[in-house]
Amino acid sequence: MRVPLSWLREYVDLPATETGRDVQAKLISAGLEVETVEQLGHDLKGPLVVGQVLTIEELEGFKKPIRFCTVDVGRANGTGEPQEIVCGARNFAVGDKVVVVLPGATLPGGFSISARKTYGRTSHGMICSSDELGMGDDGTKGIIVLPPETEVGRDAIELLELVDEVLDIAVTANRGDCLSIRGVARETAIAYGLPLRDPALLDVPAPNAFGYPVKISEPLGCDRFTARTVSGLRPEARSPIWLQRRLQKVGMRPISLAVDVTNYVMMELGQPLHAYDRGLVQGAIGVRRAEEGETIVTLDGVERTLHAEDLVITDDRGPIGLAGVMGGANTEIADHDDVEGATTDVVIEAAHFDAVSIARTARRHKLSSEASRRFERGVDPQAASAAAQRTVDLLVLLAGGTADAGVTEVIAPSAPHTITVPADHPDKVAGVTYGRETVVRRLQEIGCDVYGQDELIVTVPSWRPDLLEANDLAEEVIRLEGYENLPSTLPKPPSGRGLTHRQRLHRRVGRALAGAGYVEAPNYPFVSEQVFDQLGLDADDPARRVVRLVNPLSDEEPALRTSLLPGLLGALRRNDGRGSHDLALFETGLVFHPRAERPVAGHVPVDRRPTDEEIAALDAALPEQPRHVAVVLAGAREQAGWWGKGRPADWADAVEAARVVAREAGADLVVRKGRYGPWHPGRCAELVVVADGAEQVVGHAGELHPRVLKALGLPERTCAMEVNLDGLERAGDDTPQAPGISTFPVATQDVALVVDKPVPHAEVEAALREGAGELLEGIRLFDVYENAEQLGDGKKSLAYALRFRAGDRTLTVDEASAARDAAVALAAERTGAVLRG
Ligand code: TYR
Repeated sequence: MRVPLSWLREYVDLPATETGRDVQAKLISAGLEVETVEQLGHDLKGPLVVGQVLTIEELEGFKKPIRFCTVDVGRANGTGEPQEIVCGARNFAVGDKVVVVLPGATLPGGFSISARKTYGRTSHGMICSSDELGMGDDGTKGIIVLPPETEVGRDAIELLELVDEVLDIAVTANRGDCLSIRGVARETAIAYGLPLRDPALLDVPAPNAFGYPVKISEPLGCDRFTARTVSGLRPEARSPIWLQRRLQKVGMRPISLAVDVTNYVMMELGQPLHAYDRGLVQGAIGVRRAEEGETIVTLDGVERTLHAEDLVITDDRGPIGLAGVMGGANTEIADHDDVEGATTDVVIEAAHFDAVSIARTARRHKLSSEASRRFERGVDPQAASAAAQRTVDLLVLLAGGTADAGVTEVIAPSAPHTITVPADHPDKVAGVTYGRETVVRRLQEIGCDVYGQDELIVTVPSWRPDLLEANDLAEEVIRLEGYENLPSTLPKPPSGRGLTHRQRLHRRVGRALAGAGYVEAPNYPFVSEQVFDQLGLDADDPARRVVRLVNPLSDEEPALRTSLLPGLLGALRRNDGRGSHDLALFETGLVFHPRAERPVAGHVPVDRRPTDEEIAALDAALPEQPRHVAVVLAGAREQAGWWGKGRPADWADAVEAARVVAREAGADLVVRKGRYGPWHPGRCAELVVVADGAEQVVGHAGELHPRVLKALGLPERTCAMEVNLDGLERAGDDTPQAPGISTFPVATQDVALVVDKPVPHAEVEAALREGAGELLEGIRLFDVYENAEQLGDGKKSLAYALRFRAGDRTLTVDEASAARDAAVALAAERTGAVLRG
């Protein structure tokens, strides 16, 4: 929600010295996420004045038509003489009032204006478009034509309210009340301890029997409908500048007076409104569910086929609006340009629709509007009649209409929501002693009625439909008292240690990859299923078996990932597309595999802790979720410079990344030639570990297949690595802590073993490790040697350095040799290794 500070000040008497940033800080501390404060016109400098076009001369012989104009700017130019200005726009005529910027002025963006020669004439300034003034889109491409009554020579910076500050607030889904200036003003008033001038406090005439007839057939979808009518609007009436400017500042486009007024009131009070051309509505207005297959053409010109759940507004012939989402074309207000057929009489709707129903309709028709966004998040039902009244008042004032005496109000009565809460509940939740008095005062500040002593009976205000239970009230007290005032105490971990083994490994891997020059790029876990074709996976690849979401965020990505590559490669492509070509990214995260059989999820109790069996049943119903680590690389791995020529990333870098990860997991990684869909067949390594005595492929690394690069639009020679971190960890050293540091010296013993070529190094190493026993501190393969003459056909020699050390004594040579012999003996037994003489 965009909130101009000038508008906010209308309802709260903020000290004049308060800046947008000050208000931002206050609101953030009250829990509203004010993302930015936009400074409008901060670099703008006059003279910028209202002028009247006196003459227009068309200059011939140029590529595009050009006009040479004289403009009366009053005494603003010091002489009172007409200002001579060259202008390329054509949407104005002699007599029109326009905005003129004079030499010496500076426009937004630091664009300074001086007299200059152009098209063979001298232009003493410029006639401005709204774009040039940084006003945003006004729907026209040309220059601004001001209302005829605007005074010549007047300062346009002030007239157009060009200098302002606009707070941009990311309103959370529960705070629909803050999608209005009224709501934000209320929060501001509370934050500053100032009174609020509530714009919804208006005198509204009582409903009577001669209002426009309305019939609600679906009270569950619509519990309130106010209808008012205004007649005799002047067809030529346009929205005044102040109204247009406010709409622009909140991000809406001025359209026509009646529409602008309904939008303005929606922004002011948070109540969506709709204006129907009364001359086009046939008979009574109704609210009902649509008939399956019924159609309506909405205001955006799209014909929509309705679903039996959609709520519609109807007249005698059928739907005239998609309730709470968008009006229908058949009753649309005619634009003021079209004076003949222009709308003179309107019916105004201010209704309250069911949030879930509107949300579903908006989603179903992929039609999210300012109105639907508000209804989905909760609109104050009590504001409807005030909003209708405000609309009527503005139409009378600005369009010279007459408010008809008829007032229709159809209301399904409902009791206000009441919550019972112990007065010390917020204290318990926050671990702070606020005390009853503070709790009551804070709840009253947000508009609650509070009764009772130890047990409070709280009636929540109509504009806060999000307050449902005791914890919601606790949250209100806590946020207004300030989250920053909560003492921070670390929760006590059960084991007395900070992080779990898993968390520590996760961190170590992240740090090690960052140390190797990779940047972390976390992605959403959602993927499209086409991506598996693009990655070149076989039809029966297990990675194609996905968990599909019942309610995906985006229809394009309805599945949970089984690999980190789609997300990372997408990030790589986007960065590459924006001009960053040397990229090394990594991600650590869960992937999801459906269970072979789909067990039925257990029931989750809400009133007590689930038992161990219940937890186990729930776990079993979840997909399997191993942790993966992946990297992607493209462009230069090392930059060129005085230090060297630089070097492009290649497949060996991807393999090295796997080694970095394996080292952190304490796993011995075997890297051998592999073949797997996404990778280039000649440049693919298979990553293998030995766990529980069996070899296990835990991932792949190398350069991606050219077909994959093409399908995904990736740069040439993109490399990637993906490995199952849980698999690595299982194969790893399972002592999570670093071994104690011994101050006694190390004893090194080298052994060279001859084995059959296919015997993997990892198996030999595992046997050595086990055979060597406790004294072994480390083991490293330092040589692999093949020579048929010396070793025999089909044999290879693996040379290892074994490091022995004891924590409490210096080892004797005999002790170290005995441990080495035991290691060799087990390797001989397990792998047929023979000690090389
Ligand atoms: N007036 C707005 C529109 O036509 C929003 C709106 C739509 C308000 C439908 C209410 C309604 O029932 O888009």
